[in-house]
Formats: sequence, C-alpha cells, structure tokens
Amino acid sequence: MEVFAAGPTRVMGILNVTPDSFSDGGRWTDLDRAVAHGRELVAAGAAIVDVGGESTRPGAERPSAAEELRRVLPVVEALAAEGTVVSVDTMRADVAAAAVAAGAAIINDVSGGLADPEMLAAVAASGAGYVTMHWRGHSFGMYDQARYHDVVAEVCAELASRVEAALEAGIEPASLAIDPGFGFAKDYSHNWTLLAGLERVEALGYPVLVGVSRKGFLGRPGGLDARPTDRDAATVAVTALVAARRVWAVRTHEVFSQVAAISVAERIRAAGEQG
Ligand code: PMM
Repeated sequence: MEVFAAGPTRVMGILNVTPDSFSDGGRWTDLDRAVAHGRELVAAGAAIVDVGGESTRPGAERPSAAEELRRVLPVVEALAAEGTVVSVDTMRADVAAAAVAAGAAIINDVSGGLADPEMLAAVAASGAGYVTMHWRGHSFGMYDQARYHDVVAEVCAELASRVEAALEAGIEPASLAIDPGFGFAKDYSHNWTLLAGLERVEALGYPVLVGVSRKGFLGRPGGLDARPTDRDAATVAVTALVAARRVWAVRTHEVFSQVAAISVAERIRAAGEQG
C-alpha cells in the first residue's frame, strides 16, 4: 500500500470528534468545524488525518455504535472527497466497514482486533490499511494491566500475535502497520523504556506508528505542564528523535512543528549521505 511505503516519517494529524478526549475533547464536534480543522491539519503538512469518535481517555464511557457513526462518517466523507488520506480510529467492525465505504483508507484500531471479534475480517474484506496497536483492555481499569517483567519484550510478543491474527484473517502484510501503544496499560517508566527500545518494535518488520502526542508521561517534573498543550514541545522532541530513525508515522495533535522536526532529521540524513 502506497501509504505504508518506506520513506521519511509522515505525520498523522489527530481529529477527535468526541466531547471528551483528554486534550481536544469537545473542540471539533460540529461538522463544519471538524472538517475545517481536518483541512488545517493537511495544510500544516499532515499526510493522514485520523478521525476518532470514541475517547480512549482513562475512565471514558463508550459511545454507542450509532453515536460513533454519527460523529465520524460525515467528517470522513467530506475529507476523503477532497482527496485527503483518512484513517479512522475505531475498535468497532461496523464503524470500520462504514468508514471505508465513506472513503477512509486506513482503520486505526487501538485494540488490535481484541475489542470486536469481527474487526479483522471486516478490515480484510474492506481492503483498507490497518494499524494494530498494543492494548490490554478498555480504558476503564487499564492501569491495573500495566504489569510487565520486560515491557519491550512483552509488547513485541503481544503485537506479533495481533499481527499473526490480522494476517490469518486475510489482511495483506503490505496493508499493516504496528503501534506499541504509548500510554495504554503502560505506566510512566514503561513508556520511556518502550521509546528506548523502539528498535525492537521496528524489528517486527512492519511500519511503526508512534503516538505520544501530549500524553501524561511527557509532562515536566514538578507539575509545570498544567495543560496537555504544554507537552507539545516534548512531543516535537520525540518526533525529531524517532524521525531520525524514519519510523513510518507520528500521530499528533499539532502538525506544523512535527513537520519541521522531520525536515530537520531528513536534512541531517541527506547531509550525512553526501559525506
Ligand atoms: N492514542 C490515542 C488514541 N488513538 N491510536 C494509535 N494508533 N496510537 C495511539 O497512541 C493512540 C491512538 C489517545 O490519544 P488522543 O485521545 O489524544 O487521541
């Protein structure tokens, strides 16, 4: 799949059409404003816009499938009609199938197919790309699951088994990307250890998506980051470091600075290659 091809790191811009996401909940629930924000993400350099209708914030209540569809589909339709590559952040097979029919190119499933037994078959039948993320359970109580002997080894093993399940369901290897799931059933030190061990996630052999944008573990010690947007600078720092490794994509709220960070990494690479 073209969108998963090797090359410089891409930016996946986040468009949460939810009333309750942790950093942008409630901002883009109106259709016109959501579509306008999607266009802003593209204008800032996002290669993909990730539309989500369910918050995964710890303790968030799940919307019904009908409500999720109501939030997501019109936005997907409008952006895809303009030629934007749209991914849809959903754990539901019905939402995935309807989103692809509305023009989405990728299904971004934070549960890796674990939340809905029909998901992998639905994605395979749709022909869409699939991002499978490391996940151990719904947000309610997910920190009880943050227990590891070796977080990198266990995340890699669990991701590999989700890849296996996706392939068995008929998803093409070239249509798959993987994501270690920063912040999902991971505590502060697990997230940093995973970033330090990203090479081992890459060694699974699939494009890697990194989603750290504004997450709590990026906060500065001493409570200096009162608001999630205060973590944008740390998010850019992570983007620069992982872009130097050419991970497939970073999923971020703020796009413009990530594009700059990726451009810096690419110019250093080019200069090094010239000798
Ligand atoms: N994080 C969130 C939601 N969806 N999808 C992927 N693939 N990876 C992530 O890390 C991820 C995700 C939670 O963040 P948000 O509420 O700001 O969207």
